[in-house]
Amino acid sequence: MASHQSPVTNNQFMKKEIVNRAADNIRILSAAMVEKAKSGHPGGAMGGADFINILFSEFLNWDPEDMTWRNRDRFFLDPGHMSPMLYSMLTLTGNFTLDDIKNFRQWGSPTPGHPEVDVKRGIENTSGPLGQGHTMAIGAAIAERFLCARFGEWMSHKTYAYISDGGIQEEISQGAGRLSGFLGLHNLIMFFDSNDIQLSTKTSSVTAEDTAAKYSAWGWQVITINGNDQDEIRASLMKATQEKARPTLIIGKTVMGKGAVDANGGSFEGQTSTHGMPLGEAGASFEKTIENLFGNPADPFVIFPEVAQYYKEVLQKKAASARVRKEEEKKWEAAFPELAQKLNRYFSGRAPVMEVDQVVQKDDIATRSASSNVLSWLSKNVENMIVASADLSNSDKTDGFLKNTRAFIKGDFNGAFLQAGVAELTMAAIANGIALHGGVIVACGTFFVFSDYMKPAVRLAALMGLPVKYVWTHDAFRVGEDGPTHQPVEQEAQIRLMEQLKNHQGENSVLVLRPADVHETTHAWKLALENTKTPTALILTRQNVPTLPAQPGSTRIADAAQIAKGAYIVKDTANPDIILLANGSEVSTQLAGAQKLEEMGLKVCVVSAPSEGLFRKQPGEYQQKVFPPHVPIFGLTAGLPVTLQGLAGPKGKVFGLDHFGYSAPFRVLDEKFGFTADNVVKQVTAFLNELK
Ligand SMILES: Cc1ncc(C[n+]2csc(CCOP(=O)(O)OP(=O)(O)O)c2C)c(N)n1
Repeated sequence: MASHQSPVTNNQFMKKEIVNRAADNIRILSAAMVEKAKSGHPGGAMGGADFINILFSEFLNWDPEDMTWRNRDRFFLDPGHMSPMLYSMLTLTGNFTLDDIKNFRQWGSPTPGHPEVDVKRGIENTSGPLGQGHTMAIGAAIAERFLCARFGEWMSHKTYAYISDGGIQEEISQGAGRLSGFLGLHNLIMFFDSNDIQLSTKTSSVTAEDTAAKYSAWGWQVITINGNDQDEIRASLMKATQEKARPTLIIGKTVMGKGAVDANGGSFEGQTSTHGMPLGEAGASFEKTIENLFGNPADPFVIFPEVAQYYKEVLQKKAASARVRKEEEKKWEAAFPELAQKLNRYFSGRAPVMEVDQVVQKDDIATRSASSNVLSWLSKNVENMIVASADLSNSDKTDGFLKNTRAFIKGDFNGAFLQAGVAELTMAAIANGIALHGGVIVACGTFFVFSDYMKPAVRLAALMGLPVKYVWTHDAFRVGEDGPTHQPVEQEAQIRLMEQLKNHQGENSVLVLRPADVHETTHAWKLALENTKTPTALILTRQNVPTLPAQPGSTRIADAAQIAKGAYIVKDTANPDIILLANGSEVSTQLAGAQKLEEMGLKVCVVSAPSEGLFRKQPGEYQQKVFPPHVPIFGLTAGLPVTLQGLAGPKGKVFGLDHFGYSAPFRVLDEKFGFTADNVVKQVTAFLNELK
């Protein structure tokens, strides 16, 4: 319970009082919005109020008049369920109105149950899946170091993360903690809201770890404080901001539901039930709690006049110091106009121009190697790009980028490569944070089968509309000898579902491209770069694939530009008897089958369809040109048949895998599984007979 009874004796005491009053205001608003919405999480928000209040009012640098100021400090929330705390905080700063928070969790309100990225209102990241929020902060901290290494420390800023027991327990925190300690991200300060309560139990029911020792072992500075004591919060933040070599973890021992009381006025603090339901439902008394916090239960949605005045002054100070920083920025821009132009271009988010003809490709190589050649070109021509790999750079061929740069190490961010270690989910969430920071283009690679380890972060990238590029190689059973654990089958069908799922801007939430040869791979990368609105997945082969033949009078690189339409004809014929459909390495198998079918007197068209999502966006006329109605379609896919069934249509036939792979050389698997020209002939003949 906060103390307000003592008489005001001096300025310092008044300051203390007003800070506590502001924290209580956050508690009241948080409890009130959950009570009104009849759902939400009040307890954690009430416990964290003291920290967030001091962080925002005394430490976090931003420009209230220019929320997207690129050199602002970033604040990343991990426990999205604590949204009431953040919304209440941002109501005191004028980014939300009282009406906004009265409409918490309602249709059309800017206050969804879990925060969704909205930088203009001070929400840096979408959060909710525990563990990802603080890992995104690490991405932002890396992006900041990368940019400072190139443009100077004048643009440095802090990145703050707020984590709870849930985030600490999530496995992703292992990768996040290891990497930030390893990289010495001193610009990263994380507050651990350690209230010993989680959703269904006390933390003591599931863990006995020494969290401080764990983070220390990773190379963090760890400070443990009473997280509800403003002096200790202030002192720890002061120490953290002065640290020059290590990230800082402030373990704040906080009280769940701080200030909550029951109907008799007895303490209702530290109760698991207040984690996830309105106070009234949890067993506390909402009215008595608001009274206990010196609010008015009949009208809890109020910013106390003295708190309003205090935050007015806070905002004036923020704006004034941002003005000073911006003066310095202007001086830098005047002194280095070319660099300034470059920096502006980076932060504009505009796609760099990729000249496909400049990329040196070799025919008949694996599409992962073709991707490597593109990455090599990018490393020399796109200076604001970071590429990461989860310890597979020499296999996923992101080393095409790495060979012209070097990996980040502690104190040196002049390179542009992140060796994430074996931590795919961490890598993907870091990539999201890099993208959220702005100014940097980011790609990350691993084996396609391990995209499963990345999905939760890919999903958030898709929801947030972040232009992260995924380099997923070893795309099918043709991985071969490594066997079924390493041979993706169902993964393509899974990721293509995201082409059907629209983000809140109405875009296909992920662009998925599985190129058929080296030239399609070059164009796929061009599309990936130009796609600044959603993530792009590049699905690439391990094994060599033949370069498809160019159309008469054309070049293959020119023909391959048609992948921008999602599907296009790679072998045409008038009045075809059958259309053979595939993407990736199966296109050349279909072409080989087509040749045999033609020798048998059939007229055959072959279509390469690297992205159904893109194809569905083309005019109906084009779609009918590629797939004229009434011409039967035979699809071949190394994935599940459903991967191509949408394009093949209900009357089409798709030959794919309906089982896991097996360990054997890929040529043997081709024969065993029927991925040969001869089997194409057999399947098509049977299919056409069925149609007779
Ligand atoms: C990945 C993930 N798993 C599960 C949940 C559901 N969930 C929401 S909050 C929570 C535990 C919360 O405990 P803590 O992080 O300590 O928050 P507090 O109780 O302090 O509010 C869980 C399991 C989630 N949001 N994300």
